[in-house]
Amino acid sequence: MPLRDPDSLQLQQHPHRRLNLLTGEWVLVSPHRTGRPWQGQTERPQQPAPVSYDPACYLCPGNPRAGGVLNPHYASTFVFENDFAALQPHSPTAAMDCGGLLIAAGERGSCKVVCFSPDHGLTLARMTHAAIRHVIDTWTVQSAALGAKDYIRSVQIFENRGEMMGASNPHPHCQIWASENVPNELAKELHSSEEYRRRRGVCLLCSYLALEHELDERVVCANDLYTALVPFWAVWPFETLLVPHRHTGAFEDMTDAERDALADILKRLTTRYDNLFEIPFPYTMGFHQRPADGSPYPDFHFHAHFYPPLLRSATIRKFMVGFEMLATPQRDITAEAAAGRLRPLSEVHYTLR
Ligand code: H2U
Ligand code: ZN
Repeated sequence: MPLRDPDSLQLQQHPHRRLNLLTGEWVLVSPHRTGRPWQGQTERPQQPAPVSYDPACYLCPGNPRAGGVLNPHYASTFVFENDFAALQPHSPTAAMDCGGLLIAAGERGSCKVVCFSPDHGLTLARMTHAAIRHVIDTWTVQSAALGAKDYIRSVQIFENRGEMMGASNPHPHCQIWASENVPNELAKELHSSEEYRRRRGVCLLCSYLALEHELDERVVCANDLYTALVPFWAVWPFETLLVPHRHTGAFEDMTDAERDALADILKRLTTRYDNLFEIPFPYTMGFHQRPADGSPYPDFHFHAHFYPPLLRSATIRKFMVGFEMLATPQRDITAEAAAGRLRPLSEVHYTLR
């Protein structure tokens, strides 16, 4: 049985650091600071997009995109090649190494945009279970197709939601970037998962999930096949981790029931987020799946991260500056307190009450 709040260290009172098992990096937790005053920047609260069609939106059905291409009159999800793709399939692959000091390499890839719905005004939280399930099926098909390309090693699906997170448009959508090399965050997680298995003989996230269910301090919501929790090592105030109960490596491995369970947990978690401050909650979310180079990666356990920037209200965001940029990320509200705020929230969206 692990030590919980031993006498010498009260996790809800004393400054301490916690280890992120997935990245191998530390986070500094300063629970005694939660009462400090704030006279800095506040953000404008965002309101739900009021219309289900916006003639100026480049993602709405039938509208022109920036390059002039017309979107089809789509009825559920719609996938297109990003018109301003950061990665391209046919770019040069040559590498450069100037005395071990200037090192670069060509990187090929492919970038897509996925519209979740033709309805401009929706968010994941307000979509039906069936519509979210359809988005999951689209992610699965796209992951498999991109992963099958010989120059692709990793498929990263992510959603930037809200102006505060840099989303260019409120129309519900996400991006998929498929790259020739394994990106930094996934590389750290792969290394940690392999090391954990090597040292302890078991899967890191299978073990972690079992412990979180036993302690029941950081779980936000769960169904039979998926759990959403605030990880012990969370950096962002209301950060969450979504973990399938079965040891699964990628979208392609998921059963029908697991895709339904993922739709359920996504809707329940994003509804809680919106209900927290009664706004469309901003976040960056995304899925980490095993690399798509054909190797099995048996130690890697599929999961999703939600990184919301808000701190104390709809208008106060956390800035990753100062000590965080130069030293170590830091948080005030503990992961346990954040889970305690999210867990009791209603699963009925505030706009429907
Ligand atoms: P974000 O909201 O996460 O920025 O995603 C929108 C993406 O849509 C962005 O990557 C692309 C941008 O390049 N886009 C197009 O592909 N076509 C357009 O007409 C506008 C935006
Ligand atoms: Zn739109």
